[in-house]
Amino acid sequence: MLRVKCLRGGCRGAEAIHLLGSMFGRALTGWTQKAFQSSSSTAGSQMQGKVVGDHVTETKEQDCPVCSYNEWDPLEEVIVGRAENSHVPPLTVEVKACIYENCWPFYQKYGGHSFPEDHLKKAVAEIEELCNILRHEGVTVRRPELIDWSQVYTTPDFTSSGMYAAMPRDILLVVGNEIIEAPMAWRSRFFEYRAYRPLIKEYFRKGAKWTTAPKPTMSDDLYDPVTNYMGIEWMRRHLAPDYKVHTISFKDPNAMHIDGTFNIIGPGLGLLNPERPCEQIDMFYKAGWTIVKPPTPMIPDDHPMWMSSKWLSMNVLMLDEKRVLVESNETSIQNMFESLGIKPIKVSILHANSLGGGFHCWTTDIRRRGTLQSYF
Ligand code: ABU
Repeated sequence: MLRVKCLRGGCRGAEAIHLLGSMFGRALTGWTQKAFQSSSSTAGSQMQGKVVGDHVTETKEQDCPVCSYNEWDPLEEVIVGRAENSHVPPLTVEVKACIYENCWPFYQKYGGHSFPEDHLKKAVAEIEELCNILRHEGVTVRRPELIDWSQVYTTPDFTSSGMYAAMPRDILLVVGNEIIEAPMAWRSRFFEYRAYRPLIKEYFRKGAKWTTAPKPTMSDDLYDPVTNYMGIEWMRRHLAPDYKVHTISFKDPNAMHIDGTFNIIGPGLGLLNPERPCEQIDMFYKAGWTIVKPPTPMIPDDHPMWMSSKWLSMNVLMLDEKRVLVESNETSIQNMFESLGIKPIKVSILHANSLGGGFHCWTTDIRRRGTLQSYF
């Protein structure tokens, strides 16, 4: 498989396979379809256009500011999300699909309003520290725009307030030199792309390819509790013939994203949530992969997790094959990484976790130094 980039199937946003938001949801059976892509061949160096004023010049694939083929090659540039101004989405049908029922009262109380301010301040400070640590490790950090997410908007199909630009992994997917903007499954995230447009335009001007995947209208009649496959099919056709999209399914009754379920951290090395078995796991074993089941998360039971399970402990970001960003308080998984010969870089983002993401969700890889390979 070549791209061992997992496309985030689920309900929260691009989440769905990083595309076609409302196309994916939860399977009635509790088995959630997820997809990832792999290359069917090793691509040769390609030329990309670069816009300088009115002129288009050509740049080599590896010179493009946007370039990533997997999630473990040395990380050179990353977008880190923002907690500032984050608002709680109204408790609508698509939100209920993936939020644990014990959190619904929180949404009933705060929906359409800011997340609790004290909590947000701590999350903002944690993410600033995360950015400092990434810079210290030699990574260029870029940030989305500050936006007022309280604004209520109306389209011909729905009315909503906004949410945040905290999780760039949900909305932006880099495949080689292409940056794909995914639509969100939640109405509160319909206009989230606006926070990233200045950055995306800058990358485009410097030679990156820029694609916006089709946005669903998000009308009431589009919502269906059963996973559908249109997003996977869009991605399959869009990336063919260089990439092959594989569909895999997991037992997960509140499915949102794949990275708290299955996270590929090295060539032929994956983390699989022991509570969410994978129907197609033999595919990986047959290809000689090592699949590791991480230890139970250590996050305290009374810590608010408004938008995810505790399995954000495995929602890690690889800086390269031998360095990983891990939550400081999660000593069990740190030990696991050390036993795999991977050095944990410890950072605490517990308050930021409450907004629904770990290090993997809070970031999008823009540039990793590496080439396209096949792993199956
Ligand atoms: N992207 C976060 C999903 C975490 C979870 O599976 O709960």
